[in-house]
Amino acid sequence: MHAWPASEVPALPGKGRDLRIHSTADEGPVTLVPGPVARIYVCGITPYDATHLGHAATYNAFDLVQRVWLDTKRQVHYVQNVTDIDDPLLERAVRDGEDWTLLAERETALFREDMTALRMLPPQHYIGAVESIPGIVPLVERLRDAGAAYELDGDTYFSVESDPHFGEVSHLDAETMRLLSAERGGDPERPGKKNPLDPLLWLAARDGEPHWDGGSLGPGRPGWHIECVAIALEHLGMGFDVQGGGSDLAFPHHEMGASHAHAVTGEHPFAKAYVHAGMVALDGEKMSKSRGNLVFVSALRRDGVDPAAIRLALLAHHYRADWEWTDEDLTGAVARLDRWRAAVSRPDGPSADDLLEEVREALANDLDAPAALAAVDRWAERQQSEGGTDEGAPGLVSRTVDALLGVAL
Ligand code: 5CA
Ligand code: ZN
Repeated sequence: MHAWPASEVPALPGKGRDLRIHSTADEGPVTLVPGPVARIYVCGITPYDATHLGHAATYNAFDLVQRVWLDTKRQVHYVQNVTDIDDPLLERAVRDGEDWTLLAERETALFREDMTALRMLPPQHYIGAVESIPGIVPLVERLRDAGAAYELDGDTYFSVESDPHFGEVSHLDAETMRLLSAERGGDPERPGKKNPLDPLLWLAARDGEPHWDGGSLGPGRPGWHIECVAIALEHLGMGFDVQGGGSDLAFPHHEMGASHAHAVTGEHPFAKAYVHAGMVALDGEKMSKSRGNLVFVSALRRDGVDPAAIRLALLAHHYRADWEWTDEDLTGAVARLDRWRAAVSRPDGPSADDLLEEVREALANDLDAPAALAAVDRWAERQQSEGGTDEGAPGLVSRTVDALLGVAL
């Protein structure tokens, strides 16, 4: 699939510092020191509805990761998937009497537009589940041949017990895993499984549902976790730097994905850090397509909201916090954007050398975007109250905010 156009990342003087970031698997911060090419996989959307602010907040977090790495003068190799075949997509298509492929294409196109408007850096590989099926089938066959997968009434399941590291991503107790598995696409109640948590790798063809050639697995369609593993292994390989997504993906998705990858390669770890963004809520509940309590990025854009203000509203919350979207998030962000734009539109101002270092430090410290915004606020206030004579300062502030926060002033 094609991704979306990249916005330019201005060069900054000097060099940023290495990113210290909270990893769910480590239950604390880790300092990442990637090679010359940093590798990141971020789970993409299931395209059955438009991009909401929860999605945007999560993608914003991983965009910051890349901006920090680029500022350390590394290249970034970024891979993202699109779950363009899965139960929720088929259910929505049936509900609306729509062709599931058209639904997926339309919502993916809208996602690209939203990401472009928000100046999110595009992945180098943007891969759909459907197009990755030829790579998924042999992986499942290998898992089965290695004894890590088994058949149940024609379906193929992964055996969580085949991975000695199972549980080390999310650190949950058995009861919580069972509950979350049932909530998030698993089928712990299905009789005949070796372990109730075992996830589907390959679902045999069902009447009236789309299916593909599965080689020795028979016709069917892929399970959810193996999709991301196949794409990540093909384009990044084992031991990549960051596996990213919202906190609702820690279990089962990232836990299962890591186990699939360990079992199929015999190597550990799948990713060096498992990074999870907090959940954005609306009206007291997690914003979710299934609940329908959504604020869409595209709807805000249609209402004439500047995407830079949307982005500033997201940046005002620490990425790991769970938070609730309110109208004040947007009015505050619009006011801040106005103040910053006024401050950089003057021909000179107070020196911004310290500001650049403050923003770098804030982001390197577990992506503390609110602290970065506070630093820019302080410069803008100084500009407003005292002004200054540094002719390079407004330009440096603009470039800092653009390169490190993705906001064009
Ligand atoms: N296609 C899978 C991942 S392979 C999927 O989870 N798709 S999704 O469309 O449901 O979510 C896309 C991303 O947005 C995921 O990282 C998910 O954790 C994140 N996300 C979903 N809802 C929210 C929310 N309310 N707040 C923050 N992030 C969210
Ligand atoms: Zn995924």
